Amino acid sequence: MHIDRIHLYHLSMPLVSPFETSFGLTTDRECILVAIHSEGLTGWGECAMDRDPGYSYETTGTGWHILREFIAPCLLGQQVADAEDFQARVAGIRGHHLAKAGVEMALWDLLGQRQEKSLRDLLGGSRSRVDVGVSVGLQASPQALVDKVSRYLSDGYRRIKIKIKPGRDAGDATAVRRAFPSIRLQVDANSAYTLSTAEALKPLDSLDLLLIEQPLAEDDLWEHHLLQKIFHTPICLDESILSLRHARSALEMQACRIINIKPGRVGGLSQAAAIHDLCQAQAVPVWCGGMLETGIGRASNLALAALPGFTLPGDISASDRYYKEDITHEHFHLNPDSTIDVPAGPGLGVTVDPSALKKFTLAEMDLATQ
Ligand code: OSB
Ligand code: MG
Repeated sequence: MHIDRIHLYHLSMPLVSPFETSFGLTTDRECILVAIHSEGLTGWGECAMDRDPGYSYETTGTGWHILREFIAPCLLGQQVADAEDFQARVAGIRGHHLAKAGVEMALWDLLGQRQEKSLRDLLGGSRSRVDVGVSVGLQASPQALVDKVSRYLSDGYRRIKIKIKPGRDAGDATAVRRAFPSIRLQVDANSAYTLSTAEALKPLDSLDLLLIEQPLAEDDLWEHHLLQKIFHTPICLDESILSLRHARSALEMQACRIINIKPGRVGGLSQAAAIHDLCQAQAVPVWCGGMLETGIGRASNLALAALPGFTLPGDISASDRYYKEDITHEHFHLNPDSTIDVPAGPGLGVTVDPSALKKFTLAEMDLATQ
């Protein structure tokens, strides 16, 4: 594929309600969209970084810099074959996985459009709908949390994840478990604990949770191993798994029993699929995480979650759980069985609404060969 032009869009989109985690509060979610123009087609990708370096060191600021100065020059005016070729070209750029993943997504969209195949088919998935749940942010009180969870359950979500942090852990989780004794429930700490403060999580071990996500520091697999040894509940890693190598090490040292796969965090769909394959071969369950994506990133997550090893419900909710107005014409709806349909059209299977895009664009830039 000849890469003619790359266009970047820095977006800010208001969330339907603020999303609070142990690392901060988001009311308007930022990201960078990448449009790659090639031989008359346009491929779209989403770089899922936010404004602040709370979840990841990457921000929309670092993304803009890395995309413009380092990633785009590896592609512009050149022939790029596929994701593998792309990864080889950007191998010299250390880190910046969220930025790389957005560009890889746009290349997959182009490949799919050229071959008239959906991203799901290109990746080798077979499901036409995937099991999903909802990730619920920290609320003002345990009762407010129970009310919020109750609303999502009546919307049809059959798996609930709640965010926790020190001081808002056992109390919140116990309140939700008491109110809903048999729902599929899990918690996410976004690395807010240390091995000693994780003592506060002990009561969660008897709440029949599906998993405890990323309790400890993102750069410490070994401490997760030590914690997993004293918990019956499976530990699931999110922030700690930035590559296939991390996934292999984490499984080998029993730092977790489940992995949350986010294509952004691991540097692209190709890397996400490789981690899926590794886990599937070892019968380790995986699920698709979310980053409050727009319709572009959501379409990509749904295609990935159609792979057979994604045996747990993903953090992929309906469009209206995040945004009143999205930038794709297509909106994703929750089916009554707590699934969402995987797009079937070529590539990502979604199209961008130019007027919505314009409304949420803070800055844009066109990159072409000089
Ligand atoms: O830790 O899984 C996380 C959102 C932004 C950054 C990190 C996380 C999340 C979520 C929301 O939990 C998942 C979603 O997109 O619904
Ligand atoms: Mg997480």
